[in-house]
Amino acid sequence: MEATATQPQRHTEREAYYARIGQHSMTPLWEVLGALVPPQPRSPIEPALWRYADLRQHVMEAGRLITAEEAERRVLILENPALRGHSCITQSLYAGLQLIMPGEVAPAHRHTQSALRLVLDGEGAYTAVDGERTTMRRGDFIITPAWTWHDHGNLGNEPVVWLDGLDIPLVRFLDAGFAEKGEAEYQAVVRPEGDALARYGANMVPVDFYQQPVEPTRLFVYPWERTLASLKAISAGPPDAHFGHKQRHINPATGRSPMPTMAAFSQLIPAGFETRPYRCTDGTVYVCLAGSVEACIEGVTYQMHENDVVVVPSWHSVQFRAGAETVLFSYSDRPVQQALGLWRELRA
Ligand code: 1HN
Repeated sequence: MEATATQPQRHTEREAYYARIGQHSMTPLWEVLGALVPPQPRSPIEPALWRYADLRQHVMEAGRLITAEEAERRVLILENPALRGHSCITQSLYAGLQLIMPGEVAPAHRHTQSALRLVLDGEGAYTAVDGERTTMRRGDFIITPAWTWHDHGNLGNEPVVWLDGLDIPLVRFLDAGFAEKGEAEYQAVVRPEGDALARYGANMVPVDFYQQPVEPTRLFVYPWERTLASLKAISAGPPDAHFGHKQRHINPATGRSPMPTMAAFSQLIPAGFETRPYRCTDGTVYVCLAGSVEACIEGVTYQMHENDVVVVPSWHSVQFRAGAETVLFSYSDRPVQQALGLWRELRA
């Protein structure tokens, strides 16, 4: 009886106490402990699908509303529906669709945020990274490591669209963002196209080149042609139950991820194949580059076609069911989690 009599009184007493300590910018841990230390990840991120067929017209409309020069980067951010206004697709990652029109230049700049690009639509654009240009072809995976100069241009006669993936929310969280504009619109070309690929991407490196583990790869383009050839070749063998045929893009000089903050993967799922349920702690952005596939996330199915984007939040179960033979590109913050000893996966 005493307990029931004192409960409301105790509640009032505590509230008054919280108010008093609140004056000193203090708050009781016991009210928030469960949320701070959950038994398993509880992400505020929601699974979501962006259908390129629906987005394309909106992206093209931006081409009429603003120039690349005026915008600096003409990008529509893919915001997680549960975190609108935060410029992020997961808690640590950013995704956007960038458009460059014929004749335009996206001026040179550099920043501490790392970027990756996945070319989706159109031909004739290039991106330059620290003095070397690479022609952007559909499916090419291109990186712009932290603090490298980069500019983009379109020398062709059609609009070009790619997906940008950056570690913006992570760098923002760490308050470690710096940026600088280049003196000229675009960088001087100091090496011929293909130089980095020849030096660092042919199972060889320059004789006196020994890279520190944290340094990003000097190789900055992973051509679609090569990725697809690898996947096709290995798909002659039996698929993995959880992934189909999945490869991790690496810095060939170290075997680590191309950049320290983001991992990137490419996978081929054979026609009709269904992957087993899988979950991991790195929330992941998937892009369908070829074929069509159903992504089943915690029981909800998202139908993906070419250039569609899906986000799978941390510790959400995902299964893929391919219609036609499918190629998926994906990226996540896995190397960060692994460096911190946090990364976990569960293969059901
Ligand atoms: C950036 O530098 C690019 O270089 C794209 O294309 C998107 C989003 C935020 C900050 C910098 C680019 C970006 C970005």
